[in-house]
Amino acid sequence: MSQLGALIGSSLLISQSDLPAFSPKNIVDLGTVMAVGTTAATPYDCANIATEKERMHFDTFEIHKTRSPILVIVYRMKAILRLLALLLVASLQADNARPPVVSLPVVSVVEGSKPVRQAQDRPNIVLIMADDLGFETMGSYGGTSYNTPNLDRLAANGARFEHCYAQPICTPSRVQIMTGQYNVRNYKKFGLLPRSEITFAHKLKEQGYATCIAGKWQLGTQKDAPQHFGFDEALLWQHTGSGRKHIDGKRIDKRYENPILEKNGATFEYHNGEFAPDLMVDFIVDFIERKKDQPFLVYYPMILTHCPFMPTPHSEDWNPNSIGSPTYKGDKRYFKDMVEYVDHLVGKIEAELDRQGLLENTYLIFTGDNGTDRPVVSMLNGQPFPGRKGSLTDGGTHVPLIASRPGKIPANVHKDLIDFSDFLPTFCEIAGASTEPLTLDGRSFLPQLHGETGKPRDFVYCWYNRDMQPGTTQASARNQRYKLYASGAFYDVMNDLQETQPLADADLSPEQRVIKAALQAVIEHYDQFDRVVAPAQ
Ligand SMILES: [Ca+2]
Repeated sequence: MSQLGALIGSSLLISQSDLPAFSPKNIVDLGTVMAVGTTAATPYDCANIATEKERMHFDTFEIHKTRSPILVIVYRMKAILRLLALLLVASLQADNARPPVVSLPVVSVVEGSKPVRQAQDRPNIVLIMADDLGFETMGSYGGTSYNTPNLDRLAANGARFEHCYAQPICTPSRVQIMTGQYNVRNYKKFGLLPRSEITFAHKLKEQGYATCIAGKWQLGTQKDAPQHFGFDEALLWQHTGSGRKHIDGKRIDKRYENPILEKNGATFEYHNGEFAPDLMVDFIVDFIERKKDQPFLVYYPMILTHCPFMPTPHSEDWNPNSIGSPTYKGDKRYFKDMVEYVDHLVGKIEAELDRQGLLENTYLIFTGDNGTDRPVVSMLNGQPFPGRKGSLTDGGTHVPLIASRPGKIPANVHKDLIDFSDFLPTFCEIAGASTEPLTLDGRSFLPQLHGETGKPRDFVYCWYNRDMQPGTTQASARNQRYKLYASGAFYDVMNDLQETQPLADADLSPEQRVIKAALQAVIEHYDQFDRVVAPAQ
């Protein structure tokens, strides 16, 4: 039996790297080899096995050659031992061949970079960014016009940031959140992310993350644009096309009911009552299902709640035969249904993460790309709050930021300032990615998510010029309470949310003067990067 013990011992020395190549047949071959008693070398390869098989034939030849009854018994005993050893080794190898038992780390190769390890502790990231949805719409922020139970629950159990600021409209916010830079450095024009830019998807992909994007693109019409910017898979509205169609002489918006979407650059028209936001979430759920065994990034820049304001499948007026909206704005009375559908979809994604056992290893983050659109007025803490998309006021830039990771993000309401340049460095810290040699304006808020002090920023800067036209640049710098515009207007926004009463220099307290001077220094610092030359006044 000592020989058998030696055989078992030797079997454990076999390189794990050989395991994936084993079939039941070559496991038997391996057992046969070891049963012969040649325990010498590991790992084995086909050449070794062939050699040992030849030795087996030699043994058999020896039995017939000797014809001694005692030797025959000895050789038959040896054969029985071989068989027992073979069965035991085969059993061990079958157990070892199961993927979870393979203890060596899985190594994957990302094209153009070094091989990276896929560690189980590299958390997933799901970033959901609603379109045109200000902070005042959320129950957790004091909004009372809409029911948002899923987001309110995530906020109550996780992190809710009271001071998160986006850019005033879509493309500027998308460029900033994806690149970690203020628009003053790298915004070029509406509907475009310059191809030279590095995004958070690039950085996470380098770390071995599977990446996908679903929702609105509007960042370049090249067919490969999503992949170029780091996303493996994409289901998008307004990618290579406009997402609109001329039907019976009218230009119909095809972003919601029976939409026109593009999957990895291929166009699909839907005609069976589909609602694009549902298709997006189905795509995301499928992606999570397929990628659950490796780190992943899901970026979901929602189509909702941008106009046209239209019924959702939960609306009484839902019409599955609708061809889309013939108007840009739609009917604002449906905005409520759309906000509540956002909440429904967030709950659906959370439920999928839960179903897959991924909630505790996933940062689920929700925000909005800019303030609510202008026809909409919501109730906030008992006061009407008008959406002011396109302006630098709170109505145009103050957005929700809610983050959840059960067991890792404690329930907390944060007062720290956050802006859209902070997401890329935060994601890099989550993934263990270096931010060198990128030029960044943001800083990671991961410590705050974890209940630590971190390095809170002192100001939020905004530079906005939609069409890069000289003379139309707007810029501001703010802290939680005060806001200074490049024009010189200075507001106590905490007490003057609609910015109707600029503070006169003569009335400023010493403390206010210090704050204004500091904010002025921020604006002047970033002036050096301004590529739009204003005409002489
Ligand atoms: Ca938007």
